[in-house]
Amino acid sequence: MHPKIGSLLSPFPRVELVPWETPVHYLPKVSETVGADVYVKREDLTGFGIGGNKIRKLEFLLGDALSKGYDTVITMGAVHSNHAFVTALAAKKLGLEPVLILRGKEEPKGNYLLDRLMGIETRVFDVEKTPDLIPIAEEVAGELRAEGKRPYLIPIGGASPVGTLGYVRAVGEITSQSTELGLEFDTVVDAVGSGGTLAGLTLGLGLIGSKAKPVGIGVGIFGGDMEEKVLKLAEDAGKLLEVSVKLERPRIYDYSFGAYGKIVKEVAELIKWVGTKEGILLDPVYTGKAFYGLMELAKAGELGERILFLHTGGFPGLFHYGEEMLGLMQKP
Ligand code: 5PA
Repeated sequence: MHPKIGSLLSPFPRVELVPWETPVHYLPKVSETVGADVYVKREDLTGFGIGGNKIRKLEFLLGDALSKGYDTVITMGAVHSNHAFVTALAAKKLGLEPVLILRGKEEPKGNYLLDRLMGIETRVFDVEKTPDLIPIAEEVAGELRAEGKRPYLIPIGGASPVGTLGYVRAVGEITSQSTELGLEFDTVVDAVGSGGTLAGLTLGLGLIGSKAKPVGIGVGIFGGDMEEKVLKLAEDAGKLLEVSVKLERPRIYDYSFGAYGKIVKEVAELIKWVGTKEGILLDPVYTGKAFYGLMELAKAGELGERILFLHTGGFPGLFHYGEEMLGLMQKP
């Protein structure tokens, strides 16, 4: 852990959900194909539930909830949401009662199947009729308060200043690992959904004056000026830490292929290629699209000589959209 980051984070309550440092390793076939050195940090192996980036945000979010005496947790997402499932699972483990507000079809697949298997309370709404889940979550919070409960509301993807601290902490880990490996990365690349992970990277790398630049690959959850939103979130998290640091706007490239959650043949084919060449499983909603972007950008020389990809998890997406992927891959 980088000492500056360690001491800035020490006043914030954190529950330990990641029991180890996630490994960093080289991807030889990918590197040979793109003409740059590509490493992966295995955030898919964060060690709680299905793993993934959300676990790091939850360490701080649920630490905050517990320290303030909340007893219920509400969060939101699509039915395939990795964030929603692991939030609920971690809440249960810690004795907090979770309620998930989800959008989409109630099919027993992927994360929604896991929600059901773990007995998690879900309320599922139609995508067309419910463009915004936030008012529903607030209504549910009101109902729970009327029953005498104390609900803690977590935004989509855990993208709040407190959740962002999880990836500031991860930068501390990345820094000590790069020193041990004798590597200096030019870029650290991740999939951008709610933007919390990239915001944490932006703040963490900025705080220690790292040479490595954060780069996001947008998968299309929010439209609009995502770079500005991520910068604002990083700055708000900086205010929590009471630091004044001039942060650069992170670069975000759009590889949503038209829409969030749209399953496309190119990405399905790439997932198969990376799986069979490197033994790494990506998913069709987040990491597959991000890796597609990484390979194109690296080939074009946009990411520098030494690239670190954060594998942010999400493999249940393969079991949610697998049939659709197979169908696309069988088409000529
Ligand atoms: C998600 C997000 P951020 O939300 O921090 O930008 O992370 C993007 C991301 N990889 C990257 C995986 C596997 C993810 O699940 N998932 C969301 C979810 O509801 O699961 C927040 C959208």
